[in-house]
Amino acid sequence: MVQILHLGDCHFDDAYYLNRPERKRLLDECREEALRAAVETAVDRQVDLFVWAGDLLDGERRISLKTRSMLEQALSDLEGAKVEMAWMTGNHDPKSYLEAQSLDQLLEAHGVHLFDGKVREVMLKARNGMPYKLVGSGHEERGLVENRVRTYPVKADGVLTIGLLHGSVQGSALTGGGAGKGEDAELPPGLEPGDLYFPCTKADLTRLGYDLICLGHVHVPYKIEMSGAAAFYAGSLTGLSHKEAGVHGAWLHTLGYGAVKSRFLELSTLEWKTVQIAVTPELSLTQFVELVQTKTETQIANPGLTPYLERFDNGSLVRSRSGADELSISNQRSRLMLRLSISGVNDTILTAIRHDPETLRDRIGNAVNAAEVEIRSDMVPERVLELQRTGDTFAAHLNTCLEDPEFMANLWAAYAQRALTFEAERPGLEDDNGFRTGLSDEDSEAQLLKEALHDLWPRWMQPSRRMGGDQA
Ligand SMILES: [Mn+2]
Repeated sequence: MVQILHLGDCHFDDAYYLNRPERKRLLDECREEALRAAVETAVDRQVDLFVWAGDLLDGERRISLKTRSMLEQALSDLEGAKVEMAWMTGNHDPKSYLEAQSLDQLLEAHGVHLFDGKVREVMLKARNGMPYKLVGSGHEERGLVENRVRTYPVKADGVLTIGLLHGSVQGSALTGGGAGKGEDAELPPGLEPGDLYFPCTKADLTRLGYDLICLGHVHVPYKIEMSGAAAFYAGSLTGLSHKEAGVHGAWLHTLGYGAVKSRFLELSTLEWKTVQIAVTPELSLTQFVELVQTKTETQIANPGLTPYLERFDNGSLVRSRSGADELSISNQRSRLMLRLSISGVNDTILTAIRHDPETLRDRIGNAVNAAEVEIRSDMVPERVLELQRTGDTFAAHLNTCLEDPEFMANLWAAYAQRALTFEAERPGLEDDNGFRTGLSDEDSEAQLLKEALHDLWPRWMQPSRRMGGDQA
């Protein structure tokens, strides 16, 4: 039996929320905590192999001192507990990135088996003496788009074989309730055609005949449904943004002859939630906060991505935080990152959002016990709505009136009356030199018509006449 802890896509030092230091701190804290929990689990359970499935670092910037020392600690803890380590480079932390920061030396110093280029094989022995083989490769530079899985050797001998790669398995879309709306059925969840690094197909993986394939790159943890091989995406260690709701953590695989048992360890305490609220004008601020509370709690009872993991019946999912017996997650304070999308009409709430968003965020945060509340508003001021409504009514009435012979006759009479008055007053529009000033003929016609309508409209708009008037 070989026990493997498999995690990936931590993206340490990513730039998300860099402009909001308090959020950034929370995200970093949760991620570090999840990594510590993964390492502690591996040490406590005396696993044989720890797989770092790529994109551990974000690559956009230099690795921070903090991340470097955290990584050093993790590597030395694992090394000290005699846990073998395999590290594959990803598209965000390719070989060139590691080398530029001497991280390759750090990994080698701790005895990590590094897969950072063309395919290579490593023979290892589990604690109980069982031999097993690793076959893997990694990204040398950013933007590896060749199907390198075709160069992986097919399992030939009887040795347990584990494949490692950081890439896109096409045709591995989640089925059933899993796949996101509008997502390409052929693409893994969350990936766009531009993210298809290290592409391969399910058939490529099946052909290898390996006992287990540990994957990185896709940020949703799941098992690829296919015959033969068991292939798993680790997902991101903690959700990196609102796009990554649902459970996050690492896989614990137990590999024996003829069977793989996999169990997902929910290591991340961070919860990303997006709640949509449509408000009505009558809603008070207190009622609004209550509504947010109800909606948020309903969603927590039914987190979006969990069904993906329920589909495994061979490995029980650690779902309840309180029941996370093996995990040493010390800090239990709220890690809810709530994004509130508000639409509708309500000037009280709109004013609160515009003039005192901090207080509103605090109030909601306290009500739903969220660490962070982000408010996105798509609200329309009541005034604008009223203008739209009366504008529409006016246009509708005018249309009806213009088709009414009686109205047109009256309009003509009012216009003629105005025109006569205008003619009588006209000499006054000439200046001292006899030049006419003021309105041009065209302007004056329009002006006269406007005034005629102005005279006529109040009389015509009596309730009895409105919109035909005779309809019951
Ligand atoms: Mn990646």
